[in-house]
Amino acid sequence: VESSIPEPQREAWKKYSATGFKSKDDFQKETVRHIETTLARSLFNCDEKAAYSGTALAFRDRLIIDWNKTQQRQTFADQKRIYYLSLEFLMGRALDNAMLNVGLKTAAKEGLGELGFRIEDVIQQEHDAALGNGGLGRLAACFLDSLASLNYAAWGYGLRYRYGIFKQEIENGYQVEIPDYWLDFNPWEFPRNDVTIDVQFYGWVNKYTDDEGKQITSWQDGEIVTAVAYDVPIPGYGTATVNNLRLWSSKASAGEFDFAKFNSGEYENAVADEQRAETISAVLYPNDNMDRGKELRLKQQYFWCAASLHDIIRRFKKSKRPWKDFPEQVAIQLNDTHPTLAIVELQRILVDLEGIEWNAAWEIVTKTFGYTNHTVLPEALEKWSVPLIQHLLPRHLQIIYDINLYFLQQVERRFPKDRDMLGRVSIIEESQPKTVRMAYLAIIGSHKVNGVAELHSDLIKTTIFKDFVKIYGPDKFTNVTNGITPRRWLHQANPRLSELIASKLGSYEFLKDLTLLNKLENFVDDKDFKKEWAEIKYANKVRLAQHILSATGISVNPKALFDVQVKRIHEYKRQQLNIFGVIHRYLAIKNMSAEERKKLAPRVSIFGGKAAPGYWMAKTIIHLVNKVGDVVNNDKDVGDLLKVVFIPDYNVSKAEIIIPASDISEHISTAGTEASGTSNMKFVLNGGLVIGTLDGANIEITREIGEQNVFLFGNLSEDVEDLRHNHFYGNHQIDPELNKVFDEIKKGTFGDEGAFSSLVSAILDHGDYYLVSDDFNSYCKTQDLIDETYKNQDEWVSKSITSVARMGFFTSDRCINEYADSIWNIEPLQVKEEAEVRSRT
Ligand code: HBZ
Repeated sequence: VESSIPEPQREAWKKYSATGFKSKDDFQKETVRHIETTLARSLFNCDEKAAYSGTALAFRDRLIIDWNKTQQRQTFADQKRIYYLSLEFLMGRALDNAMLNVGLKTAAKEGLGELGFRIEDVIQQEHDAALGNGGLGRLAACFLDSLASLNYAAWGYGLRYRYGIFKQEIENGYQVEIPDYWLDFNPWEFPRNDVTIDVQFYGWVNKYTDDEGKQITSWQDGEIVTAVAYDVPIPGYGTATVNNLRLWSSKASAGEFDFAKFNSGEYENAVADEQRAETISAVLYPNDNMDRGKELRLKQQYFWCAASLHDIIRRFKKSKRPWKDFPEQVAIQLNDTHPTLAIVELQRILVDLEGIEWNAAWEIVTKTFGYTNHTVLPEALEKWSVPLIQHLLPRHLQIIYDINLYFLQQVERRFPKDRDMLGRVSIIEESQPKTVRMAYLAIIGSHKVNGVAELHSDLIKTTIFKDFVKIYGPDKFTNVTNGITPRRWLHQANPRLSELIASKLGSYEFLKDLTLLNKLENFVDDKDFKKEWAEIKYANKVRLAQHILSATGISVNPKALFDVQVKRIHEYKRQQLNIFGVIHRYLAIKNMSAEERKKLAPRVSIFGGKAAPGYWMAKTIIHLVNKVGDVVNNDKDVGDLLKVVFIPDYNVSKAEIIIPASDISEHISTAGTEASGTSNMKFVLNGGLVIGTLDGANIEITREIGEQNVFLFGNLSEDVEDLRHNHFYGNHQIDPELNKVFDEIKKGTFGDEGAFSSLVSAILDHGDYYLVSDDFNSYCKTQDLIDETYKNQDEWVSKSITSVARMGFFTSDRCINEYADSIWNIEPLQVKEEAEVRSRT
């Protein structure tokens, strides 16, 4: 293609081809130009919002240049690409990230300063891109950052929700959900109105023999909805690679939105059709780790899978390669089971549309897909009702049955004596109505299945998927322990710490090779370094204290120990254990003498996180935290010794303020329930210590940083089953100190006891499934140990530095390289014209 363009035309293009700004002056020129022309504002009415918009547009131009070049380079290289299919991308803000990645934050800071703006205020004008619930969505965002930073040719595919995760407000202690309309001004997306794909729903299946005697299967009629591509540039750090995140938006297809209807007076119907189509990509489902089986959700899944696959295939076909090469050109990673229909859709395209024989097609399919599992919780495993799929995707249901038939025949041949096996591993569950077990379909249709931390990957092999290990052997299952991007979670969120580390290590190279942090161990006894380290933590706590004051009106002492638990509210994550522990502490303080109180380390217990709107138990936990706060924070006996804060609307940009300010963070899920956790990694990387159970990635964090640097407590995962059994069939003893906490709640100390009875009776009357009582004593004792340890600040800071030094393993760069090696079989694309060495500020 390139060589077909005549030289004179090339010259003309090159002469004016955009190069992007490189200096403060050029940045100012571009920003002012955008403010005055693109936005039609002036010096006299440029507020912070307009300054943000102008700055964002200037940086967006800067990214587009490298983005175009990257896409060209990848097209010419004609190598394998990786496609990350995720219904969630929890990106947060883009501007700060873009500035840091292209190495021009200092230029922007000075440039904005001269124009009369503080860069921090400008950055804060941006609306978070919150197209996700929690860990799964944020992991996808970290992966995109690593894929670009490591120069992999990778695309993300998702949905362009009009409404991201709801905004949370707290009214009288209750969570209230506010819609998150985030698209009023979004300079980071590019509508590609020319990139559209028609997606079919409903209809019926026609099987017939054509004139040449060929068997034809065709899916006919039904309803067409059009997918329109919106592209988001994903810049790598310190490289010229800018990858693409393609998000699909739904709209009525031109044929469907019928102009004939207009003319025949059916205006309202025509508009209703249009709205129905747009509903598909309207809203992110706000449930994490909970499957609700709604028809619109299934529509979203198919709409997105079909559009993405057709797009991928269109790109593959341009290479003119034979179909058998497809898996050498394309690796598709399924982020949980949400995109499992892509497996069925690819098989359908190959067999029905491309005329490939079933087995040959199936080999292409299974070589192409990899499946990542993120949970063992039974209530989170997706099951779609057979009648629903039959109605919405009749041909896909047939294919699912055929896949199942071939699979079960294979199983029967291998295990002729194990009759129960067939029922256990069947994709179809013989329930009322029948359901499709999406995880089984994902396993059968993929060549690799991975869990997200060692314990989790072991658990899926020994519990929920153990029959599949027998069938396929252990090699189909692997572990890739999660990671986080140190660019956002250290450099961007904690610039002073990043700078201090760079000053000791001699460069910012650790942001690209996090194992270099280990050199920090040389400075654990360096007095000045430790002092600076502690000062930075303190400054971060002051910043958080200011946020808490403005968001909640509660004034907290930054000298107190900040104890943080921020994550989605879920019974398995056990925020209830934390708040019961806080009540226990409150009662202890009330019973102390003045002398004893003087010895106690003051503490601020900080909570944050959203509850799924229909999850009553989770909402009740939020309510209790707020009511306990009301009482404790206003108790004169307590003063600064204990404050309880619920920070509303926890999201990525709040995390960037909260995480660097923590002394202790809580990762206290019932052992065996949290697949990995990733915030645990973020907290430790920012010099916070951790209280945690032996669950998820806590185990590997402990192995890396040393047991003496982690506050572990609680029962082990292998004991959980027996404990649960005993609760129901043995003698269920409730921890006496926990009983005192319950008595206090029942007394009405924190308001109407009825409001919290469900929380208490889950433990007293319903078997305490999450083992709150079993772990309570160990939890409280460990908290006491934390108080003691915190008193020795010198030792504390040493633990903090040592831990950070040993966190190299948990970068998402390592994680992506493992996927590339063991699942995708792909190498990075060398970037020859490596961009001018970026200043990395
Ligand atoms: O994925 C989380 C796990 O709970 C966490 O342990 C892990 O670190 C993280 C990344 O691997 N899972 C989720 O966040 N899951 C969801 O948000 C979710 C959303 C919609 C669903 C099911 C789960 O339908």
